[in-house]
Amino acid sequence: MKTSHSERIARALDTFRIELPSWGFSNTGTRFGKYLQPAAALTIDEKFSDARQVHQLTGACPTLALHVLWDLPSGIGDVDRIASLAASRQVEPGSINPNLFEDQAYKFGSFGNPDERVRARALEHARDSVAIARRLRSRDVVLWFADGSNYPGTANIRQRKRWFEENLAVLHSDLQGGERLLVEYKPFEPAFYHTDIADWGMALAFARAAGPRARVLVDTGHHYQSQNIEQIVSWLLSEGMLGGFHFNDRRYADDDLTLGSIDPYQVFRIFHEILFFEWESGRRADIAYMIDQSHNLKGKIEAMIQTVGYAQELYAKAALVDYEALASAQAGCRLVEAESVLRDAFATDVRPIIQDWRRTNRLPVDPLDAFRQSGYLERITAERGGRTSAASSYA
Ligand code: AFD
Ligand code: MN
Ligand code: MN
Repeated sequence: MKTSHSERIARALDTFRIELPSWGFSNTGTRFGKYLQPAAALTIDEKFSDARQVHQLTGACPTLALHVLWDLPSGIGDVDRIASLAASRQVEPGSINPNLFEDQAYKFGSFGNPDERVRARALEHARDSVAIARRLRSRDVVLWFADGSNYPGTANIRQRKRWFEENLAVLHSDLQGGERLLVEYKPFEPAFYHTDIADWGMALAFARAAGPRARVLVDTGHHYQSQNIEQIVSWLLSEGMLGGFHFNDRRYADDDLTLGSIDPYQVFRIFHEILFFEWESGRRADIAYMIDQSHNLKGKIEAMIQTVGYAQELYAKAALVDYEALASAQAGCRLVEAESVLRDAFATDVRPIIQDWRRTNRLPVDPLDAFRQSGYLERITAERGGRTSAASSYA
């Protein structure tokens, strides 16, 4: 007997978790400047507090990704304070993100820098990040590198690849138990001629070379416009090398727009490939779903609640795909029928069922409205609003 839409969506949402980024709650901007928001978080405690709001209203965000230096300026020395803040705010520390791109020393790269002292310094920072993750009981260290070059002929690409392999192997040897390195790729920005980890193939090769606890992280904004991201996801699933996602959306490049705001069908197809893999393989894919957005114009907390709501909606739609019908139509090359199986699921208005799921789980039926009614924004605006804009947005 087929399970009802309500049952399928409840089963999907009961286990769907998506991590919030600490940098999504603080003032950030573009290279053309930033518009400061009086309610934006300046301290890590405020970031945990704001993340707690999103988790309480959506039920899907128990962890907060942390950026070393921005959230842990003293590195391992901040761990005890972070751990107690997390406990008091009832939000767990999530993935640990080293900062291998801001210091002046990294002008010509971090792991790929021709100066071995800089490569050693970058490795030490990354090893500290693994130690921080262990102390905070975080499973994942997410490695994103800005490394690359801006002009042809200025970098030995193969030599830089070797330097990356050396450091990644040493870093991987520090890992214990279930700890993982998630290697993130990005085709360009801030480097505009070559980026050392530019695509999923390079990330896969580096992860494989590093060792069995390394995986690939797919940031949905880090692809050329025409790339078929769900095909990359399907390949990485098949290779057992998909570690997780940084979700956002884009119109042109790495725009960090709200997940699903430009191309919701693409996010649906990504979720579908994962759930289709789980149906076929009979096991859960061990994937870290994370948001990587930092809104310059939208209200920080509203934007995160909206993002999580979109993610739950698209994941719920993907959970409605009739896999038996799809597999049969694919096997028989009944193309329109196969495509219609996906389109029917995507076209289903899952919002009433999600509202029922929220009622059942004692969550607000409309989390955005509940946030607006809560007075939290007014309260933190009053508390935070008077501070100088000079205060670091990375505190
Ligand atoms: C920027 C980078 C990358 C990284 C994130 C957090 O493009 O996505 O994961 O910052 O450090 O968005
Ligand atoms: Mn990212
Ligand atoms: Mn990015």
